[in-house]
Amino acid sequence: MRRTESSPDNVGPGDRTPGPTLVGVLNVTPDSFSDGGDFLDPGRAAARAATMLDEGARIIDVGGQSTRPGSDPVPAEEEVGRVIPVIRRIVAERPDATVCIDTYRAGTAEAAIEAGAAMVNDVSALGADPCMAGVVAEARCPVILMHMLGEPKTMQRDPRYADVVREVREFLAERAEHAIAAGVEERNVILDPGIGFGKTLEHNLALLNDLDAIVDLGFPVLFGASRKSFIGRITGVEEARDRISGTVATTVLAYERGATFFRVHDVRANREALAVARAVLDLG
Ligand code: HH2
Repeated sequence: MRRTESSPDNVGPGDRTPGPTLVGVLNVTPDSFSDGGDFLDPGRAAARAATMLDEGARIIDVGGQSTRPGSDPVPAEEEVGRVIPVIRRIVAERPDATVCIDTYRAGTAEAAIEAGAAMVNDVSALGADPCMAGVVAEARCPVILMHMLGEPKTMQRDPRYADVVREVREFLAERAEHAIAAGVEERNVILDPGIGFGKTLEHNLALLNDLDAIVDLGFPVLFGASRKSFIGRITGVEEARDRISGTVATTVLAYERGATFFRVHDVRANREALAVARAVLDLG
């Protein structure tokens, strides 16, 4: 198994196994599936970011629009109005943080970068807005390219694949090529199978089990299963914010298969699990 690292490790004592990087989720929305409405106030959002950084997150992923199944897009001005004050505040208060903007709109990404964001998380893998690749190339910043089947409103209605792992892998390989052809530096590309985005429980499990197939493309891989509904289906835990143990299980399995970025809400639990996993993997 190949593990591609794009940033220094921040978890665990060893130095043989490349260290994982924790990406703390900060949704500045009224309706995100697990933390909707909690962080609309910029002061509360910045305090949450500080807590996640203190718990071991290196990156804070700020989103101003939910992409949960069934969600409708919000107007761009509203998205910008939610995220910019929060980004400014985090950047001012915590220069140690890397702020990532979770958006598929080039205008939002541009405004966020202007406000201090240094990374872009695009759930459409540069497919939704033709200007996004140019914005990322110009900023020379890392970009997360995520796989999604369809769009949030309808993606969970009846997702079908002949071979989910092969199709997600081929899509991500093509998107990485597209990004690089548009001027994004190869070292700035991060791939993400898009857990829960147009996927059944079985699709999510197959993608986790065969994550090596995506790691083998040679780019760092981000895994984002935190609190998602398939974990609730397996464990019976209905309340999203209580799905910490199930999330941690996916984090450890994904790390073992070569993922290096973990997008999580519950930073401390995931960091501790990763530190133990890394200590074992360091034994070789
Ligand atoms: N998952 C969500 C949102 N953005 N980005 C990437 N790259 N990978 C993911 O798996 C991913 C993502 C959904 O989770 P959340 O942000 O907690 O919820 P919501 O979309 O309802 O705001």
